[in-house]
Amino acid sequence: MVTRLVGLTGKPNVGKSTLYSALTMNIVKIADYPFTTLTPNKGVGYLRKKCVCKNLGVVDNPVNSRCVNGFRFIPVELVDLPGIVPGAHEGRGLGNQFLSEISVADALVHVVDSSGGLDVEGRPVEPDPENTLRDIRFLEEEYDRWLAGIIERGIQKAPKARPSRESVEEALSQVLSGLAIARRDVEKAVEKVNPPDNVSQWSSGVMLELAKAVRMTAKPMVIAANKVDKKGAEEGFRRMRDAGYNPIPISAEAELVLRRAVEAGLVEYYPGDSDFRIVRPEALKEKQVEALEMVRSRVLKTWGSTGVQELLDTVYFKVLNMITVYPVEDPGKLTDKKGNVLPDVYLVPQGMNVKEFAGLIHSDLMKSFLYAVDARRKIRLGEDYVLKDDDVVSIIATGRRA
Ligand SMILES: Nc1nc2c(ncn2[C@@H]2O[C@H](COP(=O)(O)OP(=O)(O)O)[C@@H](O)[C@H]2O)c(=O)[nH]1
Ligand SMILES: [Mg+2]
Repeated sequence: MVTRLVGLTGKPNVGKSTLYSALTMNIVKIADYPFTTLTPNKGVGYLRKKCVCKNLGVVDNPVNSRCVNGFRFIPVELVDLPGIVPGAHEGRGLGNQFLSEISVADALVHVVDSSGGLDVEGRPVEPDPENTLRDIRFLEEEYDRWLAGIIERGIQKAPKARPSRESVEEALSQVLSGLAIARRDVEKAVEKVNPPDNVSQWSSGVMLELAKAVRMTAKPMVIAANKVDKKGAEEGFRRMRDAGYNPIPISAEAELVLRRAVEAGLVEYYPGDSDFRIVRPEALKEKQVEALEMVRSRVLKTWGSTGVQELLDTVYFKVLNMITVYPVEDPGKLTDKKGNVLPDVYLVPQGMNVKEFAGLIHSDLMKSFLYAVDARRKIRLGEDYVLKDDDVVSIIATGRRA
């Protein structure tokens, strides 16, 4: 499985912990996930994507995921990062630690209070919708200045090479190694900024430009416009949207209320649904009914859903450009060795070919790869075949029965 790590970030009190709790509450009851090294701030969330079972006319028995009402829920890793404060890039408030923690993530969810009711340090203030944009710019700036500092300190120490575009890319990649930044992203940044080939001529401005360009490709950010249930949130949301940020409206609290109610067996609801159903009205206290009705009227009816599921799905499927592929052993029955129908779904980056995919399933499968079978069209696929979203494939290898 190709994993991507999504980090939740934002200033204090925007609702990061609430969102993290909601996202990592396993109400779809997936038992099996491949992540073994979970630390206290790492957890498992679940993507929701239409399953291929209906379209293929089969009833499936998922193993690495779950299928509910025709939707696959797929486990993914999340990390809850500490809150950021102004001056973080200079080390204030554990700033450097925070910024290096951010660097382990492949994508960031920046949680913002849409009602604009918090100052830059996260203290409650008279709501101002402009606070939403201040938050976004401030985080970008702190990160860029921190990264520029790393470039500035590291680039002079890089081994001296004859000035060239190639040596610039090499030096910058080395300086940024350890920050989960791919060489490809460094090359894109260099292409965009076009710095002098001789690194000793780089000004602070050039280094800040490079930091910004690297951040934009290597650490894509999605804005979670939280607290949309609050008064004034619509205006803050609009500000962010009009500034070009594609914010996703969410209410982390509403999602948490719903998931807790599901856990308690009181309501039926699946993350991403536009409504819920009370299954045990007699067990509900008046306060709980009120809270649920509030969720329905202020969030679900107004915004279509709590947005929390859509947020995570957007990060993976639209920002990180991942697709889903279903490997099967038997391309006729669509089963694994044990007879499970459509047992696994894999998340893979767009552009991956089927031989590389074989390597994901098992490194031996890549070495002994002969060809693959497209289980829908029942045709052979050569090793260069580039996988498409929702492909169902069977890998045929030497010494391995189809
Ligand atoms: N109205 C509303 N309040 C929220 C929402 N999400 C979080 N909060 C509240 O915001 C406060 C800060 O939340 P918390 O998750 O601790 O924020 P963190 O400091 O970013 O981790 C708490 O009082 C939460 O109950 C939401 O969607 N709507
Ligand atoms: Mg918190």
